[in-house]
Amino acid sequence: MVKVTDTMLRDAHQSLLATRMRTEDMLPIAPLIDEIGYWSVEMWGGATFDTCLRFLKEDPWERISKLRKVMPNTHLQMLLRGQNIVGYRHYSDDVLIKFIERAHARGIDVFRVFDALNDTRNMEMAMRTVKRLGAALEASISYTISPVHTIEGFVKLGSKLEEMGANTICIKDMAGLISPHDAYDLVKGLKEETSVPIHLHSHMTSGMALTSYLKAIEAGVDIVDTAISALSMGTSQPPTESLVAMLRGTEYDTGLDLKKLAEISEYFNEVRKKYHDFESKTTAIDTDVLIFQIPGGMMSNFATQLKEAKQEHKIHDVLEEVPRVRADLGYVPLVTPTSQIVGTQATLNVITGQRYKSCTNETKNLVRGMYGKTPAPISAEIRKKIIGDEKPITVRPADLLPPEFERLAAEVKQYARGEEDVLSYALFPQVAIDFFKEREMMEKGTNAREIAAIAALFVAQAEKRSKAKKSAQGGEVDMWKMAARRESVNGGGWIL
Ligand SMILES: [Mn+2]
Repeated sequence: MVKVTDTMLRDAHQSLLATRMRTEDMLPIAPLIDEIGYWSVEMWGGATFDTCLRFLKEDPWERISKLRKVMPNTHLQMLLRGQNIVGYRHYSDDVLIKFIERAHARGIDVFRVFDALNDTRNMEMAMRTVKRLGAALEASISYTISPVHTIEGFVKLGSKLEEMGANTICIKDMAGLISPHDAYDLVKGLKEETSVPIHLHSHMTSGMALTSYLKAIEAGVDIVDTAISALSMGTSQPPTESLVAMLRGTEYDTGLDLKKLAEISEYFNEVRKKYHDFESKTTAIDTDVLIFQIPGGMMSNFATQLKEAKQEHKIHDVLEEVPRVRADLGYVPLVTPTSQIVGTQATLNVITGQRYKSCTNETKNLVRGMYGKTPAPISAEIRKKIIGDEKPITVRPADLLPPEFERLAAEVKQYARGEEDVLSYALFPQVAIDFFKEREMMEKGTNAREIAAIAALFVAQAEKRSKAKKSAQGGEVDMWKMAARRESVNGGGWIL
């Protein structure tokens, strides 16, 4: 029997709708999701924390409690970037520990922990904390393809993660690169060398994922990640219903009810329309990922960066520069934050016309060892070009970070109402402060009359725009902003 994790509440809308789905659109269907019998439902972590604070003006912590309440029978799962937590740098151990404690207290059952470089030192503290709390620890292998990455190497990493206490091991194929035969070999290897359940996570980006799942299932994989069909395909996961139908009547039968799944999908078909303006451009097969191994999300970043520099015509040069930079930087897997570091540096190399003439701080820090050990060593020549005679560190990067929670708590004393607010601030300082200010304003109902007037104007504008069928790329008002305003107005007693 194959078990299923559905990503509809996290990775699916992160991949397809820029992570914009609001909690209010999850709650009405959550009781039905709770009836399905999934192994887990992924609903937090990754980019959800950031977008909640930055765009949705929702408290990310409350999303856990709200879903927990209406989904008492389902394991709630989050994605945690090891020492990066859900942010973009390394955080000190005390911040990491408090974050996991709070997430668990709110209701997270399964923590999927990974590190972009597969440096287990960056996962150690997170893993230990999850274990101590008695939550389910899923440790991940960030899957990538390069001359220094082999099936044997990944299997060895799997054994190490088991030794470190993993309850399950996830093959995290974040770019959707894994081929059916590699999936078979890797799962087979892991099943032979470890004794914990193996979980496969992939994306449909290259078109191979569902087939790779089938081969992985034949090799003995225990759990796979899918997304309800309305939020599947493109850069998202393979459709849950297809997998269920595919395995029906076999020894791998998931036992999930297709009729109930159809009902959930119907619901999200409607919800998705609301987020039309955020639809990812890659909804079919991404040939760039097949040829260059560069996922769609990165591609659109390049386009924007080049456009800003008025060098759009150089996109092909950038595409060719990416694998070179990646090789120079020790063949790092391309996942947040390394994907951004490599992509931006490749763009800079092309725009300036001279490799590493100009380097971002992040590139320098990567070479300094501040993100951990790279899969292959960085050559002395490249290192010198980027950080001169500086000596890279060799210790666990977080060992160099003094405790920071108390300092942060003091800094944000004026706005923070508890540890969770301090943690939000630790991760996204400016964004969190803005959020706290707006929260206060909404609660006090300050300027409710003004807000109502603004909201009415926004509604009118949005209606006009949707009639004109124009895209909202120019920073016009968005549906979710409107919803946030509606909430605030309702809170202040103003009904539109
Ligand atoms: Mn993913």
